[in-house]
Amino acid sequence: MAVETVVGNTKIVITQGDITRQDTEAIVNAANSSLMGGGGVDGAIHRAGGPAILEECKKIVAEKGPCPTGQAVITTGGNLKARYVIHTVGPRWLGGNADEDALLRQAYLSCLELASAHGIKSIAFPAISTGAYRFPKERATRIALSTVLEYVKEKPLDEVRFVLFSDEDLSVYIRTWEALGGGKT
Ligand code: AR6
Repeated sequence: MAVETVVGNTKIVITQGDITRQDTEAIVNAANSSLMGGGGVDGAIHRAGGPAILEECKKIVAEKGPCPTGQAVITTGGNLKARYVIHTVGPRWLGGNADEDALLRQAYLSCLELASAHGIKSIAFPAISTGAYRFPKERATRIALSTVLEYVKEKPLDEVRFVLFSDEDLSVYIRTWEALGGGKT
């Protein structure tokens, strides 16, 4: 099951799938500050996209140093369908008093701003920070959806797609989307 809603000029899609197979212009990677790859989504993207992605990540780190939490960088999509990968670093959940909410919001915003700056019109997000980084799912989902909604009302894209790996995550997203008014605010 997928949910599609048009908000202003932007199509918002909530769907289940593998982020590495998306045909949006950019896909987002839930990376860590080293930008050197890892498990979860990060591992899957580097495996599917091939070595060109890591080569660019290495250059970026050599020039600018590690990527701070909440920030994002852009590389080629290598062998992926997506032309670009936007790598962001979400916060680790440390109990809720370490600015986690603001940092997660900032991670989504950094990706959207980088996309706009590159003229990217369609982007797919995984559920940043909700795997290895253990951010509570419902809380992360509210932040993901509300941050994107707010952004596209000001600066529309053609499509923002949320790609959830599990059934459970998909239902959390759909429930939360409905609780937020399904974009009709
Ligand atoms: N497509 C879509 N979603 C996926 C995929 C996939 N192919 N694979 C996993 N997920 P995580 P984080 C979901 O752990 O919490 C890495 O090692 C997964 O089910 O990938 O931000 C990095 O290098 C979960 O819902 O990212 C960092 O060290 C979501 O993606 C650290 O993990 C995010 O889980 C980042 O942790």
